[in-house]
Amino acid sequence: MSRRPARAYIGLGSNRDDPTGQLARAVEALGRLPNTVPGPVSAFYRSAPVGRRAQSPFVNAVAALETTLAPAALLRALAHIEAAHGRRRGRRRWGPRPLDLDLLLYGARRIQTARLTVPHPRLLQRAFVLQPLCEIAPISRLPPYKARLRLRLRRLGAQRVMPLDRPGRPSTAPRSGAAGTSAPGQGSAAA
Ligand code: ROI
Repeated sequence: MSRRPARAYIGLGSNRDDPTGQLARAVEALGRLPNTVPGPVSAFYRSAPVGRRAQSPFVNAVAALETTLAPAALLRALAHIEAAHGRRRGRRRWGPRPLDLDLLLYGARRIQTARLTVPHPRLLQRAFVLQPLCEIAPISRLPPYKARLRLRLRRLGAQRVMPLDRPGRPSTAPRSGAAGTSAPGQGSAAA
């Protein structure tokens, strides 16, 4: 079946076994998905764990894809990449993990099945998702939330999210914007 490409946004997170390397390899794997053209990737951000606090800090990012994979097929492909990175499902909920890939948005679609809810149900509560998402997503590509995302991000100021400088990649982290989401002098959202 041929379908029009959708712009999907994928949240990446890791706090085990070389998190930065995990994310770098996951970005490459996303770029090799069938029927998919890779789009922009945010900076990598270091963030304190949300939820279960007694664990190592996370590295998070968001990647955009143009894909004709259906949402369920994309979800399966993400699970496949997670498994290749040593992720085992069914372990402690919200515990440490080598790689977490979340389908955050799939075009403007709202999807509710037993396995998948899109937009991601906790998208608006997590600065570690909103900050990189706002960095790469033009507001016009963000139905149904649009500008509210940046407003939300500002309200999540207590969740600290700091851009990492990665070797071989110019820091793309924005340098001004939503106060309180990052350390003074460091980048934050809302360009
Ligand atoms: N906290 C942060 N900062 N980043 C994550 O990717 C992340 N993922 C999770 C939980 C444990 C909820 N907390 C997180 O699954």
